[in-house]
Amino acid sequence: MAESEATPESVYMNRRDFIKGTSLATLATTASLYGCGIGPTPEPNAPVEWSAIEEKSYPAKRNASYTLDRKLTKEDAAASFNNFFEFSELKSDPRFHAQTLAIRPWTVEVTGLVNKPRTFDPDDFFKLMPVEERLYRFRCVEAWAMAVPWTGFPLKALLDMVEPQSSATHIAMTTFYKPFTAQGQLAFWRPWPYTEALTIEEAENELTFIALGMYGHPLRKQHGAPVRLVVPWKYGFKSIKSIVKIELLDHQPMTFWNTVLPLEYSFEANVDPTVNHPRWSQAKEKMLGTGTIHKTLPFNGYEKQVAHLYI
Ligand SMILES: Nc1nc2c(c(=O)[nH]1)N[C@H]1C(S)=C(S)[C@@H](COP(=O)(O)O)O[C@H]1N2
Ligand SMILES: [Mo]
Repeated sequence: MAESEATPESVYMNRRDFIKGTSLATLATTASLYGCGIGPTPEPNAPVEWSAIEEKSYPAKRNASYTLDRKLTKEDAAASFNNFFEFSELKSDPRFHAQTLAIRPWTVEVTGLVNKPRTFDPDDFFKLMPVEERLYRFRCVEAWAMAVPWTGFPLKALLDMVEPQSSATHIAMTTFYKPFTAQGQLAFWRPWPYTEALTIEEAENELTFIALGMYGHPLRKQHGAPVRLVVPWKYGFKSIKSIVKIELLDHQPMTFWNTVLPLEYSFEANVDPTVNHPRWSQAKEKMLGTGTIHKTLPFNGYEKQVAHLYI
């Protein structure tokens, strides 16, 4: 299918905002901060920053249980087409502007309904968690897809360490809030910081992965360095980038896209070829880099591991 059939979230939002007539000035300010030369445009793909423990930990051993039905996406294709609204509404931009994000020091606070709340440094994860490499398919709600090697660990291992209380039903995750670095966050009509959430059962599923790296090295900043979520059976917007907080709750929280456009971006957001997005079909998907078209699979091909969660 043509990429143009899948109107990105951003185009629609802009149109809506224009119609409402509330945000022209802010759009212009944001565009000019980035576009009209307050500071130079950063170089794309700044060298990956390695900590000492990362130097020792890559390449991580690949877990052979997760295999692909298609070729891996070329790293450069994945790194040049990104949704990261904190930095830009254009997919070609995060590879430049995300490079300004400082990723050390960085902390991830794990809190809420847990017996052992704890704050982690990304390096702690290499010491405490079973870090491995997994090949996963990834499907954006906009009908593009990729197949990539992630390095990280199952979220369940982290939850086991902090001990969720029996009242916890959901897990919420939050991205950083730095509007002077990530100037997309100056768009005041959006519910920053970006948040996402899962049920506890989804969070504890074997597939739910916290990624620290990709393609055998630490994450590039446009992919959500230093720590992001990967939920391969759900549309890509669930896979929140650059996480600073994980909170266990006893209710379903608000999330970013579900708040902005609830009729288009459901909370559950499981990949389903039979349920079309209101503005385009979800029956097929186009691979980044090659443009190859594949049929979209129920649960993005992970039916065996997750279908039981939804019966
Ligand atoms: N914080 C944050 N996380 C985010 C997004 C975002 O804009 N901000 N975009 C989401 C969407 S829509 C997709 S498709 C994936 C894209 O991940 P990638 O750029 O690594 O391919 O990140 C998701 N995580
Ligand atoms: Mo997406």
